Amino acid sequence: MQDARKFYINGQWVNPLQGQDFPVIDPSTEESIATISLGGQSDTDAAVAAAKAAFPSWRKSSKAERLELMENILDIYMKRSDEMGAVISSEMGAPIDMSKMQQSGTGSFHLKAFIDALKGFEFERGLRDDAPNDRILHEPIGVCALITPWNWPMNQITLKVIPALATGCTSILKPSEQSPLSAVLFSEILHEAGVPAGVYNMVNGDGPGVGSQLSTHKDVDMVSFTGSTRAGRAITIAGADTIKRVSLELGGKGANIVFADASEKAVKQGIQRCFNNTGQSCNAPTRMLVERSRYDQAVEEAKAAAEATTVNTAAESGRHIGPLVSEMQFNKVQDLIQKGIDEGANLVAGGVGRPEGLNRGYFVRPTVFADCNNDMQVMREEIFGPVLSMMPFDTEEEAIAIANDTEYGLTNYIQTSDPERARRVAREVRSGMVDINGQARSGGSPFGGMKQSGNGREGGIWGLEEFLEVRAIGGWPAE
Ligand code: TXE
Repeated sequence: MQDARKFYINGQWVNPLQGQDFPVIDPSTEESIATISLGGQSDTDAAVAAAKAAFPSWRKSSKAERLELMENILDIYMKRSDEMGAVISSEMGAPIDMSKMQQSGTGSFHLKAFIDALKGFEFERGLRDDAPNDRILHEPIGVCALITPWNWPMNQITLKVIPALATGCTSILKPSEQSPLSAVLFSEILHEAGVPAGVYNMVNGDGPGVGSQLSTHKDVDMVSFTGSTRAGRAITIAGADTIKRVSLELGGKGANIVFADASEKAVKQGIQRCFNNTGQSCNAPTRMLVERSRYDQAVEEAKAAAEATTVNTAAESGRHIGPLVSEMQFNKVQDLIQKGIDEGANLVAGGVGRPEGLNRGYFVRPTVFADCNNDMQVMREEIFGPVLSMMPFDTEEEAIAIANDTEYGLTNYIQTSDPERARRVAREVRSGMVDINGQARSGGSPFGGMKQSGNGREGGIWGLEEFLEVRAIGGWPAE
């Protein structure tokens, strides 16, 4: 792989103009595995200038040309998929087997879905049959800054870079400084696939540096961001001066509503979904609401499932969960577990401190709190660790009210064998996505949230539309 200190600008690997060394820490060992550079204003300016210069010709590229490029990227990505899994595993701590399958797998999954979406997408069409001279054009918005987090690096990078490319936009990726190596590898793949110079650029940096320079830059037309609600708010404010389009995918605090007639595996699967990726997923089902007649049994099942969850290093093969990404996240999760105990939630599994035998690395104990109420911090804040909070409910209306009593609205989950009820509750919970009985949504389905979970939709045709301007033309001469 490339020297990770370099940036990818205008089709070349270049030395930073204002680089500052920054270590990439393996969260399983707390040891530095690479050094990257955090860029400065002149690096940001160089990348934006390259993207701006490439836009006039790339916006005119044909759909066929872009499809061919995307197929090339997919081919090369598939060849390097295991390498990608290994890189992600070392930089953010996902266990190696899971990382190769799920973390790296999200990249090819989204690439395929965008190829399908682009094939069927009409960039130009008539308004209506009775308005033959009205033409609607979907045109690329321009230069896009793509700012991504560390929890599912390739998921978020492909959900932004690929639709930008597919729609004729040019882009600058700023990956998370916690997980920059997968972005270096991805840039190599794009280069090898033949992305024209300047169409895609990558600069490493932190939030206050490159992140904020991109969000305020006068030549950036759009910022697509995934990360914390805090940073999303800062980017929205920063972009206001130049009226940028700001597309946000932020945090979540998903409710998993388990009715008494749910499948017998519902609680165990709920725990697995919540703890997957060590709980570092914005769409994790972190609040389990259980119908009272099944509640005591559910608490026992959750306790057993949490205690059966093993924790180990990322390099180890197996189905365990790994460490959290960083010391900062480790401290945040420890504080929130302590807060749950202090607020009187019933700790039935896990707790503060590291799991036995793991004295180095950002490992936390798989934790379950029962008998919570919706005012407790463990029910309100996105913890981003393997921590489940449970509470009982008596009626369907009460379950919906608790699920909706949150500032977030990303994903909710419903477990019931009553199809009528599943449809009713799915319509009433306020979230961009709902999963019923553990069935995953298909590729090309829109991903995004309501309320403070954000305002964007990624994936499929909705993901393409994010990067397009809609233009209306009257008096279009008939062809
Ligand atoms: O995220 P940040 P952090 C949530 C989760 C987690 C918390 C904090 O609850 O515990 O956020 O994580 C860039 N202008 N999520 O602090 O800071 C930053 O460099 C421009 C949910 O690591 O939001 C990185 O590239 N950019 C989430 C990216 O934002 C800025 C995924 C994410 O980092 C910036 C991650 C600024 N002012 C955390 N400040 C999800 N939705 O999946 C930071 N960045």
